[in-house]
Amino acid sequence: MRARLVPALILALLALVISAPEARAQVVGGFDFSRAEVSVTGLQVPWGLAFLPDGSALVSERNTARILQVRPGQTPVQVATINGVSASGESGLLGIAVSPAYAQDGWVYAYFTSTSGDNRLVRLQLNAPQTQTVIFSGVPSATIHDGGRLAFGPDGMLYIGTGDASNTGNAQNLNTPAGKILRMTPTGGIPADNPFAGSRVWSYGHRNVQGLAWDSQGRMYAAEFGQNTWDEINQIVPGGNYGWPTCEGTCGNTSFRSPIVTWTTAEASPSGLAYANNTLFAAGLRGQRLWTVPLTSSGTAGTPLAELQSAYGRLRAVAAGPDGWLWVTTSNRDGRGTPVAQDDRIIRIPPATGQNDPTPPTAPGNLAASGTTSTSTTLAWTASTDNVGVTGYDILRAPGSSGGAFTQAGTSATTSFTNTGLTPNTTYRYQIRARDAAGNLSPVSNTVTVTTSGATTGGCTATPTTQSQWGNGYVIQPVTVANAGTSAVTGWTVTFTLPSGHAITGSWNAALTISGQTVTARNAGHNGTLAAGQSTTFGFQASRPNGNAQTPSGYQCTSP
Ligand SMILES: [Ca+2]
Ligand SMILES: [Ca+2]
Repeated sequence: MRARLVPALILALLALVISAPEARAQVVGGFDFSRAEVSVTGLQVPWGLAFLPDGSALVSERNTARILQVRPGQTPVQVATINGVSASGESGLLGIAVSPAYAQDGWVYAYFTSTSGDNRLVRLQLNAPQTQTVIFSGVPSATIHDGGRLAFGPDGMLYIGTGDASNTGNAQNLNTPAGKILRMTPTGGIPADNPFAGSRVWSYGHRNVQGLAWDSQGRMYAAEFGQNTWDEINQIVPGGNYGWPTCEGTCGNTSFRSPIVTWTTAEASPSGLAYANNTLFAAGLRGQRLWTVPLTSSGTAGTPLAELQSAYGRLRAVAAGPDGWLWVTTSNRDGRGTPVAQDDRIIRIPPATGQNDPTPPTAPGNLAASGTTSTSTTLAWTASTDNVGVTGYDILRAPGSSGGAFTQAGTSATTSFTNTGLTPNTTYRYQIRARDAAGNLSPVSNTVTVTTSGATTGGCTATPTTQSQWGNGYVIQPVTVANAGTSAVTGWTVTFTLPSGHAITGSWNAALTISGQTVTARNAGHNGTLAAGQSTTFGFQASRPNGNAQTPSGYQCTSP
């Protein structure tokens, strides 16, 4: 009986295995569209989408002028409102971008139609959202054809897709920024290597560009709305003329560059554009679908496939998230859609899993430790890349400065991790490796060695706060010195360790002496006496090698 049952079971299992790929719905461009999830709800005409280093996303709302911070499954949190936005028709608050050096400089960029009558670019920091500096202005605006997509290229330059502002003559006129793709420095200036001297114009002959993306080779692509007939995806080259208004779609005129893909405006009306896994993803407004366009090695298009067709309504922005998922926003409250109660929404599509991905992620890089105390340290590294998507990182730790095996100390979905519960005065080594959805592991990162400081020995404690930091320096203010004991102290001494290459450039409310990497801060005349429970502060400023993200560690306070 049993002998007969087993082959039958094996046959049944085999049948399951064979039929499984058919049962599973569409995997395209490395994403599993059968497992799409509604991740964020309650937005109003989300237009731009950009990610912060912590994995959350910023969303700009066209009509409310709000910038919201969103995380999957959580209620959006308003973090800024852009001043002076005029929203009507297709205009309003449009694209947003996050500085590639956000961890150091904190800049967020927003492009919008202003109450002064132009389209313009501001930048702001979320810790002071009311201070908004105009860094580029004067782009003609109209109630339609305002373009608006904003993105940093792999060259670190800032790109804007503009529209012809309802005046078709703008597109071929190199003296106006309308109907163009513009390229500028992160402060709005004109890069010396732009194709037209003294101009931000990167390419021209555009009708209305609302999608920008770059492939893994650094080639640029743009999505553009056609008038009545042909929408376009173009590969963008500097100085290229893309034909509008003479030519819509592909035409025989060799002075114009032809699109790599065209669709009818009913099928597409593409706004956002993203790249991942050798595939472009174009979000269709009127087409109510996400077009997936495989790219060939020469940067031309294979056969496009439509996903999410009529599933969520009008689609506006699309981006490959740092979580490995594809993020898509709806635009059903823009006056041209049929909203459901949850609109507008962000839909996320997970990376495809399965045994068909043999390729591990690349190794994480530039692992560094900062903020080390007697019991904790914070690690940060640069992201790995993967053909499908990185799903997370393993934090590996070994005891001592050499020898001893690495074991897993934690995991992180982002590119940082704080390891707590460490032993004072102890040395550890750390490495990071990345995982993908198929379970492939990357090579490990560089090794960083960390030594925790001693535990508090005196009756006082010292707690540093980083007030500000920039590429090659920082201000630590206040360092709060507290008398944790039950009786008054007269005089205190705080020691801490400067990372290699750092130098103190100023201090206040304490006298600093430096020996090697060890800094000793003694109380000033006015703040040495602390009653039980009382605290005082001092501060200092230091320089560091450009690009180094470390700050001092091992703060220890002693008092007589
Ligand atoms: Ca064209
Ligand atoms: Ca992989």
